[in-house]
Amino acid sequence: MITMETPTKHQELLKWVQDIEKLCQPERIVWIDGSQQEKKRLENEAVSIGELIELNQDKHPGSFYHRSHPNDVARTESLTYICTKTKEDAGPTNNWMSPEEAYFKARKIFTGCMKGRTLYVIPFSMGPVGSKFSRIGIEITDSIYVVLNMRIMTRIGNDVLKVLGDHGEFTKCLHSKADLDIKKRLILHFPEDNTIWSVGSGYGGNALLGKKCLALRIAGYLGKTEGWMAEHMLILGIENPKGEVRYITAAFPSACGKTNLAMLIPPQGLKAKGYKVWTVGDDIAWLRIHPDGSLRAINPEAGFFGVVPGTNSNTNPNAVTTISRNTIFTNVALKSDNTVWWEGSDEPAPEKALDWSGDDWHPGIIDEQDNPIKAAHPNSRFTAPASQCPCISPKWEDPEGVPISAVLFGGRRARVAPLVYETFGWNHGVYVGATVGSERTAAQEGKVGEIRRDPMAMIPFCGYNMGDYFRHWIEMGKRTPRPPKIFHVNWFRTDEKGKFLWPGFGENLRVLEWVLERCEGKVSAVKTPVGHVPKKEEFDMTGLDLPGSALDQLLSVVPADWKEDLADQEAFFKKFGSKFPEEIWEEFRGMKKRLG
Ligand code: OXD
Ligand code: MN
Repeated sequence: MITMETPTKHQELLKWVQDIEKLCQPERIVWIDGSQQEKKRLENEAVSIGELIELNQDKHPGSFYHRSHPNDVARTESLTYICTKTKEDAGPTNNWMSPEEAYFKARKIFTGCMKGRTLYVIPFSMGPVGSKFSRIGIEITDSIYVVLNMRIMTRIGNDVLKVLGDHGEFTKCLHSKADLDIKKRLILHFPEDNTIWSVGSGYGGNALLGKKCLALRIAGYLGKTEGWMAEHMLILGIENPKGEVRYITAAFPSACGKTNLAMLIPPQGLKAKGYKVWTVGDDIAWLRIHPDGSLRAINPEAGFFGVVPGTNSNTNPNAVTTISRNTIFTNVALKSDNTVWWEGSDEPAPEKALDWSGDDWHPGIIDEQDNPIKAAHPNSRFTAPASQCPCISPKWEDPEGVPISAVLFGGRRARVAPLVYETFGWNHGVYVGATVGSERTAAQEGKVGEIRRDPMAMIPFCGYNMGDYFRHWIEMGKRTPRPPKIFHVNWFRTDEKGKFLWPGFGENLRVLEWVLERCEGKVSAVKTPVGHVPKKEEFDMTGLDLPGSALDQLLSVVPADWKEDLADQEAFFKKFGSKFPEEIWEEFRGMKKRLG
């Protein structure tokens, strides 16, 4: 065993690293310092062992390519567990394992799993280093790809150890690829021990433990006990023509366009008026009550881990610039000149390339069942520093966070939910958040049109009983002197032929303008049983050529459709039994009454 001098005197940390060393039996231990020299050294090493391919440095300066194991391309929710003392504490929406069983099972897989490998110790901060919002984690990993991704997604190294000091609290995050065997893969959360153990996967959401595991599941649990919130939300600043910036957060289920909304470019009509948009975060928000009475948000991450396919100069020009350098591309297609390509990119399809799994690919290629083979995996990703985003907010690293005026919930609903509506107040907003869902499309298993409920877009990320989570939302509303207003949006409503009625992307700013004007009491609205809906004429449509009938359809509320939805909501809420807050049942009954 080769050991470097340790850069800390934190006894609990040193003891933990020693224990893990005994368990995993690595060949050497490297403490990550976060320096530029270290970055270069690790990149060179990653290239020499084939973990990364250096991309064409003229076209993709500072960027690298990675292919993951074909069985390891997405988060594995079925292998993700919340390991609380009782099953009830994990609740009906999580997989549960007792801590004893979980440690026992994982220990067997971790035993000797790093033989011949380097064990990296990564001190990282979620949130600006030293902010009172921030949390420190230490990730132990045997994946150099994980180290280089954590470098982008979080703040790492000696600065973090300095803030941790000799006695500071940290989340123990243990990760090993082991042998990437899906039968020996486990993503385990021990909220009561402030610990995460992940083994058998190298994929981002399973292996970059600062992101979903710490910043949502563990942080959510800590937030509940300490009186703050960890949410699956983007954070966006909108500057109006007077130069005032107002901030919103938005929670949409995965793959509903959070990154695109977080980086949107104002459409012509609104740009001419003087609107600007500032990105604070695209995936996670930590929210706290500020002494000034507002709810403040920080983005705990330092980078974007975004889905690549479909990213182009029309859908998200800011993302295109963000990923033009210093980016790690995972599972896209690789061209012979060492540049990358994906479905829906600005470039036409290459005549030939290597697909995400490394096989020869050409346009029109089909598999044995005659299905087209994609060059880039649909969940291929970019990892890029947030600081490279052209519209990154000057306040994105403000240790105090930004004050939130509005919270938006949304899902993918072909019918029922109008383009936008404002809820009647905090508790009604929580009820609406608890009903968030997306309709199944033909691409998913199950009945088309059936709703998959995903309250607050947190189903895969809530680290404790979701009934208690709803209760926490209700309590936060009571305790916040100036809570944000809560809205619901739906960009995905379709006409009878299944065609989207709303153009989406940059045009969504028209909806956000209305939202913020409602927050300031500047526009009126139509009161419907579900909430306040815009008056068509108060919705700025300058420069958008949309048939009037489309806007009517987009804003319509059809009571019969909602009544059908209520039956499904009720069945869903009942899952939480006595944990489900009475306040939300009250809102449910109010809605039922209003619908008549
Ligand atoms: C993500 C997700 O990767 O929500 O951000 O799945
Ligand atoms: Mn996400």
